[in-house]
Amino acid sequence: MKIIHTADLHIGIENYGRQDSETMINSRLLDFFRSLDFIVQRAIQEKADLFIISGDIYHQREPSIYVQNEFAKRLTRLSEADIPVALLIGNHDSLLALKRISSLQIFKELKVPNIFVFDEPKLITIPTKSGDVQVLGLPYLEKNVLNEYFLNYSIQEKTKQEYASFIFSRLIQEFSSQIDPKIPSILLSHLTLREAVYQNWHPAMIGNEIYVNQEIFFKTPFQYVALGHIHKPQLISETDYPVIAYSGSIDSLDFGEADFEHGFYEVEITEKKVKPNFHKIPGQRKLVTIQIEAKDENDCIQKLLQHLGNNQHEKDIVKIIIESESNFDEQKLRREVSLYVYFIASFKYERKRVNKSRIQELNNEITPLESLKKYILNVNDPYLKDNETEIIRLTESLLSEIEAE
Ligand SMILES: [Mn+2]
Repeated sequence: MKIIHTADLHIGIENYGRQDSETMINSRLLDFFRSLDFIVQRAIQEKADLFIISGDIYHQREPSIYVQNEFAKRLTRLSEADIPVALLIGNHDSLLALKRISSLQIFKELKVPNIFVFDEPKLITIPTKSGDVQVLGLPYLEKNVLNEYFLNYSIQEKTKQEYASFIFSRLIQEFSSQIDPKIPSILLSHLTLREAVYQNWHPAMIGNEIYVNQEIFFKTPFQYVALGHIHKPQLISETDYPVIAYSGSIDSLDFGEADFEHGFYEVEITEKKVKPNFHKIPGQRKLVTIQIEAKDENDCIQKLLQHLGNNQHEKDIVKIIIESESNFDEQKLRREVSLYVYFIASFKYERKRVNKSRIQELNNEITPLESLKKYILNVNDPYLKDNETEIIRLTESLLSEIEAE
């Protein structure tokens, strides 16, 4: 059985895009659809048995009609190729509580063949070309939803972070008892694993983030755990049973995602083995940071052209950082750069400060008291000079107090 695992499509994001004057469509939106098309094409070519999207399908909770339409076209393409699609609700798709309607509800209401929406924890047996597969979907659980579960289980003494893993474990256990071990089974979820690598983005930055331990998946009947939420693709566990992976975002949402490749997992599941293969999506627009130091405006233009010449960044989104001691005409430089790149994400001009002459004798080899005396001697401060004796006396008593401790 061959499964395509993808997540975090964030369709609808318009960062660093150009607006087409005729269609009024943002070009970055098209970049993301192009990436999705590559995966859909691959699934059809490879005659995949199942296509998984582990959450964050749309970037906005209420995506535009255009975005919804275009996404629906891709689903139809898969459905017509006889590839069932499992759609999981992510934090970008949900409307805070499980009972409320999400942007994916429509696919459920229309009962589109081959489309399965996991908008609440549930187990669905999906028929495929290679036989049935049992799919458990655990959508993103927001803290208030977890609180509701918590009330039902009444475990007051546990901290919030601890009971998150507990609740997921309970959910997985409950569904595990319904799993037929003779049929392949996979689990989809949208969450933050403590064991994941976050690159630039750290979940701790988001106060409300819930962490879950990978142990919740151990000793369960599932062969593959297809995760979404962390945008850096990674295999969390390939030797332990089950295989656990984040497929990552399908394109760079911002510069923090520019340093790693984007793609998807193609997973082969046989009776004995699970083989996850990561595939990169080729030809994506690059996000490039160009940093230069320049003496003056001419020097600056010359150095910029060294980076931008030969049309090497004409398709790229660039961030320019210029450091210099002199002043430039920023608008002029911006105009110059814009001729050579696809989009200027940011243009930062940092005025380099001229270093003040340092007091030569100050270093780590002299005692703090000597440093202080030399500092008072060198620095031109009448207050320090007038009160030197008193300052030294106070420092001496402070230092002896520190030593005594
Ligand atoms: Mn996401």
